[in-house]
Amino acid sequence: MTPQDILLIGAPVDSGKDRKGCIMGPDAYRTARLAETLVELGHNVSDLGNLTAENTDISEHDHLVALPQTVGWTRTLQEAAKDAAPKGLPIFLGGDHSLALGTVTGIADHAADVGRPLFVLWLDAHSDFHTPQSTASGNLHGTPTAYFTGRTGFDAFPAVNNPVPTENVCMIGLRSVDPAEHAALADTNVSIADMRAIDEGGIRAPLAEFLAKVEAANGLLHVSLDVDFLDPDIAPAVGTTVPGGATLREAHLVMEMLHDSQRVTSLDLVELNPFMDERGKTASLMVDLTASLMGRRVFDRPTRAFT
Ligand code: HAR
Ligand code: MN
Ligand code: MN
Ligand code: MN
Repeated sequence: MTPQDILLIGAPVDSGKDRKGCIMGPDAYRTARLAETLVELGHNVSDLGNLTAENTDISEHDHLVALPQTVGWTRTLQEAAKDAAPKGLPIFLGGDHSLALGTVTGIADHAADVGRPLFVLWLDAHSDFHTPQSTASGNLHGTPTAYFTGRTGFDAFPAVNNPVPTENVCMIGLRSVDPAEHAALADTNVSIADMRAIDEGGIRAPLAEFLAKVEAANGLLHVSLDVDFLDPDIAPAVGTTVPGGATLREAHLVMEMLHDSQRVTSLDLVELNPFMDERGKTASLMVDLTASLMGRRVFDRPTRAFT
């Protein structure tokens, strides 16, 4: 296994929805020994500590939850992602999923700087494809995929200089998509493997197809792992539980295939709400999944070609 330089970046973003608790996420990952686990695998790990959100002079919005704070976090995380990407593999320790407004757009700017296309794998029960106009809840953690693909309506946010083309985005695990998101996704080229498709055909095929595209384009790959991708029985520490999620083995297979692809260049771990956990089991599972992504395996297998 090739050792990597891994940068742990704490992003205790808790402004993306009404229910609080994701602020404790980065420290839960540290408590669950994320850094030590990655070091044991042979990687070089630097924990850069926690970021704080930039202050903004934006006013509160009557429908959108904590808009000024989330815009501040977006600015902070764009800069952090752009700084970190040339130095190694950043792992953003969330924090709720609104952090991806900043991480993915910052990584997209880095990809443009190095002249490589960026691909995004979205592992989530939700598509998070709302605009600030279409969200009924006002929770901005439901909007990052719309923002980084360049949908309009994000006027309070930094302009997106390098939108990720929708054909470079793959969503796996979906089982809660609002009507406005569904209608908007229909006009895109996002690849979608919802839970029905996974039930019928398994999780390997859609991921292999996407990884083959990343490989063919010599792309960078950002993975955004939402805790609610997983079934709530194995991962209860999340505010938005949706029954019928990925199993332990499906999730590990995804991570193992991602490792074999050697394509992943950045990672978000999001939506962990330690206040709702059961004796740390969700935090520990997220650490185990990250270990699989970073090369933990029982037996060696020849590297697979994803064709
Ligand atoms: N679609 C719903 C909304 O916009 C729920 C979004 C929940 N998002 C997350 N992250 N938990 O995926 O309010
Ligand atoms: Mn409201
Ligand atoms: Mn999400
Ligand atoms: Mn989700």
